[in-house]
Amino acid sequence: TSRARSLKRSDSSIAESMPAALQQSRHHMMMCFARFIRSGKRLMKHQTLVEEIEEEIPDRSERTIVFEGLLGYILSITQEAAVAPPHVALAVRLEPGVWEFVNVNANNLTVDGITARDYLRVKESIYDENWANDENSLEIDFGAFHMSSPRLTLSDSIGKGATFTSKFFTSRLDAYGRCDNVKPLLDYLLALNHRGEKLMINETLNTVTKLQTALLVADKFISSLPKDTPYEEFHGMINEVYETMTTLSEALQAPDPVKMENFFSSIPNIFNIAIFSPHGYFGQSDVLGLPDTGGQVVYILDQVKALEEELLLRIQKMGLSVKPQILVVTRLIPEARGTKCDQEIEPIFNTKHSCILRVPFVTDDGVLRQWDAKSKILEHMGCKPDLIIGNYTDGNLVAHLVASTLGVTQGIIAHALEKTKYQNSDIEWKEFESKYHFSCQFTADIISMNAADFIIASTYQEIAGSKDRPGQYESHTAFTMPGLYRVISGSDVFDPKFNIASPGADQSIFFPYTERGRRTKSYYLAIEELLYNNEDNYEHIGYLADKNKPIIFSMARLDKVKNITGLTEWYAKNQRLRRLANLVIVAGTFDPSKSKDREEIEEIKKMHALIEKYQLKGQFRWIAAQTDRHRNGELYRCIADKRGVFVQPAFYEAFGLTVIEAMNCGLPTFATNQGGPAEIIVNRVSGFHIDPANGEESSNKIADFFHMCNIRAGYWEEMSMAGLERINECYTWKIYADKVLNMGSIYSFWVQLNKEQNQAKQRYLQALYNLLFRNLARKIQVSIDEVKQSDSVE
Ligand code: UDP
Ligand code: LCN
Repeated sequence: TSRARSLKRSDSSIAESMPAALQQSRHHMMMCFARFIRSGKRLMKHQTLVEEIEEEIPDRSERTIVFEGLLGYILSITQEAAVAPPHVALAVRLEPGVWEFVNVNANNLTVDGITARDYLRVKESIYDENWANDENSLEIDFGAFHMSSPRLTLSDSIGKGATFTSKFFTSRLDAYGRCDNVKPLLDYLLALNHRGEKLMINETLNTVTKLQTALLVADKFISSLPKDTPYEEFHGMINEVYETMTTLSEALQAPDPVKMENFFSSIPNIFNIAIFSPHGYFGQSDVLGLPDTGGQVVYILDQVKALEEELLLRIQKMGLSVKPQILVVTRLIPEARGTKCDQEIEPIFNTKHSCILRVPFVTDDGVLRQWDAKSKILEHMGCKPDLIIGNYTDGNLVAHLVASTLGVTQGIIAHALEKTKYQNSDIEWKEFESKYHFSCQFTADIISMNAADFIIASTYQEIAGSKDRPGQYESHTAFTMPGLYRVISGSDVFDPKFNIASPGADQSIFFPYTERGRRTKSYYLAIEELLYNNEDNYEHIGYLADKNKPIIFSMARLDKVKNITGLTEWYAKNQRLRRLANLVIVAGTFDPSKSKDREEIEEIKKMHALIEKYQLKGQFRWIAAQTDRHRNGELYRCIADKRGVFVQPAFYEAFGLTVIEAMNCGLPTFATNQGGPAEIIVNRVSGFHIDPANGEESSNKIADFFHMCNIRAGYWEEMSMAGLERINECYTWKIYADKVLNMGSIYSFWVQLNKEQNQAKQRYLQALYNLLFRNLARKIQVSIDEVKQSDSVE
């Protein structure tokens, strides 16, 4: 509503505007707030609040009046309420990243604005009153550090940190007398070297005036040379790279952010990259289905390939003959169950200079308290890396530790942060502790989020969510773990360190079904068998009686959150859909005794029960997890040949690689509106959003699509093409690698600029790590036997 919008834009806070809004529906609101108190529910999420109000005001038209206007707007953006009679404290989210907290007195509807800290204390008092009231309870607050550096101001700009940072450099160059401001850049360029050899500027060009004069002379000289003159021939005379210098020259003459970004993409400051993924089985074959080996391994292997290609391209453009190196550093698993995870070094397929480096956690003498990856990296690289990238909680923490000791720029990645996976995982952390060790995990996450020089997110929603749902990083802004610590300011999504670089799918594997010449025909027979052979065996059960019907396809790990059983149930219940199409899923295994995972076992049993209950045989095929990516690519395409669709029905999906794999192959795709896929797909344009909480609506959308395909020739092809267009515009590894290397370059300089400001933060981080994290980690008992048996040290 316009009132709601005016509230957002105006300076007036919820605390100021809410009393009048409450007065307008005073009678109903008195009743509702009395009900909140009476209900005995002390912590209510948005949905529960709405349900309570609906029960209190059963008359729909009266309710509509209450929900209209400002009050309705405030209620609609209230994420949570904590009840401490006679008060009800509300956490209100005005926009992504913008929160306000108020305390409403249920007796008289007076409203007071409160701080995040006050709100958290109300929440804690529900669980641990003494701790909540103890003035000495530990508080973690990065607020002062966040405030001391430049921040973005608009929610829409969140995730565009590199662009902001370039703008910031530009305005610095422009401000005051230029020369002083260019000096840090000059010093940075002077210091750039590869194994000791200067790359950009001679020491003789150590002032801005000298540099600018030299640039002009260089420009004249180099433009007089034939275009194909090799770099080596003029390298001795002027030690700089022509194109890069031209860009710099332009950036210095008329600073603008685009030129600045171009300049940073062309300076030779990154050749060696270390990527950390310490957990689980990190391998290139036979690892899928082993602990911790979902999309993360796929992502990193593809990422390395893309980064190496882009590095080689840039190095070539710079006219250098340097070899880049990328090391993926992971854990060596001595008993590797037939995989290569016990090999120290394994070259990465389809790369020239990239390897997996495995360092063991365990020696013959027992469990290592310190994982000595640093010296192994130095040994293998022969120098320190120019950039370190971490992955997920464990990898990010290690990345921070190694990067800070080596003094290297550090980026982090965590497409799925654990805290948001489980409701109330913070406030009820003690209940989860023995199983998940959230105390350690969230502490590590908070440390690495703040330590990172830049954060690579796959989508906007990962950082700051959507209109209705807080983002994963956003949920680390203020939270509390009673008995442990209270986080007043843990992350700031307006920090320019946040950047979006969405992954792609390997386009040599996942390419459109129409590219017949590239397809691997030798797979056809096997795929035909996989889909249509009528017998149940170790690889598939169920069969498809009508082979002419299109296929609804899905593929995922058989985790609860992936909701594959949900999709099966939607299909089972929708007769119209069953008439129009068959259902084929690739997921897990069908023998519960083969699974060690509690969640997976439950899902397997549920699936069998659904097959029985809804008599799915003849229309439904369940194929066990597939590990051959090349064959999977062909599988998506064979389903596209028959005008099928791909469905990703997860309750929540951080990014969703299968969505872009399917779209790359030209399969029209229906994907969850919860998480990354909601951003990947533009609803009804490049695919369809489905609501995992509303199976009937979702299955009808799929049925409507098949119906449309039957009545409108070319409809399927239109959607298929639109999906492909979307991918090529936004979701390719080439785009990703370009962005990530630019980040590496821009933030390397940014770190130099802010070296002094960062020192205090570094000390605070070190205190947290040593005084808090290490003590928490020590409490996790891991015996050597346990490590050997489970191959997991978490
Ligand atoms: N995958 C596979 N075989 C399977 C299930 C999944 O090869 O049986 C692959 C899938 O193609 C994708 C990755 O595993 O590349 C899953 O990534 P996604 O982002 O969809 O989910 P995650 O498992 O990371 O949560
Ligand atoms: C982890 C997830 O949960 C997925 O959503 C991502 O696609 C995958 O990692 C790769 O980043």
